[in-house]
Amino acid sequence: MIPGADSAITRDGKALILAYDHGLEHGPVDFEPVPETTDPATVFDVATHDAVTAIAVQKGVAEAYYPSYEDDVPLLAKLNGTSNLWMGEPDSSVNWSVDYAAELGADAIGFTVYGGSNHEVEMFEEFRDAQERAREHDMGVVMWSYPRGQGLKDDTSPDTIAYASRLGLELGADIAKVKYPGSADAMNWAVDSAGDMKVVMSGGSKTSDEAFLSTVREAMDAGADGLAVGRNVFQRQNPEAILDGLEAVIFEDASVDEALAA
Ligand code: FBP
Repeated sequence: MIPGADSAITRDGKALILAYDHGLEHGPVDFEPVPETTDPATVFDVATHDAVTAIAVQKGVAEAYYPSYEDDVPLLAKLNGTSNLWMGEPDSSVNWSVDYAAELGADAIGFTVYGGSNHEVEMFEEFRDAQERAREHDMGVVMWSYPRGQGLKDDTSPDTIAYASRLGLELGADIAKVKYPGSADAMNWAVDSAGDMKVVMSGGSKTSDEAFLSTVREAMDAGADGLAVGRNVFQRQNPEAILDGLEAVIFEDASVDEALAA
């Protein structure tokens, strides 16, 4: 972690990253609730909302669409990713280089690490190469820290999520993105475990406005530094409305009721 290395993708030290790598990770099924989101331009338009501090996409989407949005939203280059068609032990191929991401205008890199997977050793080494190269380009480093694999019984238990955030600090991330461990106390443990490194909550599958904003409020109260979210924004008919609410909770310290009225 380098203090301030994430400044291009944070606002007042907090992040609201709009993740849109689902076409690779889950497939087009994630676009079915709002079919227009199959078109990356629709989601790039959503990302121009003031609340969004970066958009996270894979290489092909960045190549084709980011040139039209480079003045509107910072780019977080999600370097590795796997499809849902892969049935093996959790692993993720590195799909573009840090140098190429920098050439496309990326402000930060994103990298999934599956701690506990049988491929952990290779993933740590790939993360090392990307992290060190990102430092040379003064890019921020965000780790999607998702412990999983055949040896792991519960990938969202409090101790697993605390370990997930700690892995980010140990391996040199500026921000670790972790799944919500189910309670404010457990989130607080994950935040404490990360020292000065930032921890953001992962959005998860779509829930109601109130349920989602309540969980984000809980995570923020537990010390989280923001959110990296995909489906809970782009699977809504009115993504701007939930972004208004998230902006209120994350950057303006609003209550859930205030955010629902935002
Ligand atoms: P969501 O907010 O939609 O959960 O997206 C966050 C994210 O990390 C995406 O970047 C990624 O595509 C997806 O979740 C991966 O989730 P999983 O590996 O749990 O299927």
